Amino acid sequence: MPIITDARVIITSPGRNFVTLKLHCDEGTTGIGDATLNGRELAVASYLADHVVPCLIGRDAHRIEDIWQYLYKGAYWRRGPVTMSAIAAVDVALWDIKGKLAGLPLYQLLGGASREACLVYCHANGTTIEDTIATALAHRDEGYRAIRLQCGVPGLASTYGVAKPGQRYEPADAALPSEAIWSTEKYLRVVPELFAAAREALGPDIHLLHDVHHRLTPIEAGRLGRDLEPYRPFWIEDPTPAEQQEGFRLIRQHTTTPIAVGEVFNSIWDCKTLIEQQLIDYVRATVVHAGGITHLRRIAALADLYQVRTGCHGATDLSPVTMAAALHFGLSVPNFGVQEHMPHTAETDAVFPHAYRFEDGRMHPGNAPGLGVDIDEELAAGYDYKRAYLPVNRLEDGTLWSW
Ligand code: CS2
Ligand code: MG
Repeated sequence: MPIITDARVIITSPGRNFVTLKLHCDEGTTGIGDATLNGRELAVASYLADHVVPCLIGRDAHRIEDIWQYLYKGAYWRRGPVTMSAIAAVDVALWDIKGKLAGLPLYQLLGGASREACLVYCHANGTTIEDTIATALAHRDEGYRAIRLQCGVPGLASTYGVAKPGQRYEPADAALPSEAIWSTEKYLRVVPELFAAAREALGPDIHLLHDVHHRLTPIEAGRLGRDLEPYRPFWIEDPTPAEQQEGFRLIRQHTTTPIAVGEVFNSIWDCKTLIEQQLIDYVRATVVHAGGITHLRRIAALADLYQVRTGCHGATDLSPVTMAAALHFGLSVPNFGVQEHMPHTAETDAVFPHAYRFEDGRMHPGNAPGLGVDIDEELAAGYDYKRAYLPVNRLEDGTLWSW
């Protein structure tokens, strides 16, 4: 049996910060897991290096479930994004090792392929509706069949999801949190206009998505969902903060627009009510923040009972290690919905060489044993960590609001 002999936490910053756990076994096999928590990276790095790694050395790497239970129940202090991202990194690294030892791509260990490839959605954004539509048309021409639309809000200097002119979108943008100003009234006026223009320009067959990013109250979200119904959105995402899961019942009373929630969830308990009461249509919990493959399978299995599908988070602050794991998971899980795809930069892809590929609107993880992704430690060592925070949002009167 493969015994874990070493575990290294690798912090690298090729344009943005990533934390990666690399496990070494006595017979030479290694496995990697993503541990990146945007804006709080060092908390997870320390949780792993100072508290988890000492407990891993000498353990049988094949015992994935037992190690998961040991790290979850053994911590006493359960759940939370830091804990569950650390557990996820160990879990994914162990699945990587198991696949390599079996000589099989991870999806084969999860039950094999349930589809030919994973439908993915990309991001189209712009400071104006026209710019956003132009970007969406370009992405359609690249082969994407699902496109998320985010545009600037007239009267607001900036808004979520819209890159600064000529730059890639990267929300973690300063050594201390930058502050943005928000106006729900101004926002609710522009989104229906954006979707009307997009449906007109892109036609009926492209899936159109939108991320509200936790900023509305339930009744405001109901109103937005209803206003968008004529344009048949694939989903509206994070319409309202999801701590109060029952609150989504109010949204459901006002709109049939599908709802996706969960990128900030880190365990099944965050979404159990939402799923069991069918208050959402897609669950966005992801491999890196929801306890890895082992726990995400449980969330997907519960969701399947209620016809809720997966729609895993896949922003650029989740490393290519998570992208690979998510595609193996998405290829196999029966109730797959869609996978978010924000292509990483070339310098990030060089640090994390990988087998996954995009073709004709879909992605496949490839057939390399394990995850099919690695970390070039020499390249990684050349990118020093640079503290970067996600922005903070305030209303126009200064009230602190969800970003
Ligand atoms: C967004 C993310 O991709 C999404 O749906 O919500 O860009 C999110 O803002 C970042 O991952 C936060 O780090
Ligand atoms: Mg989101």
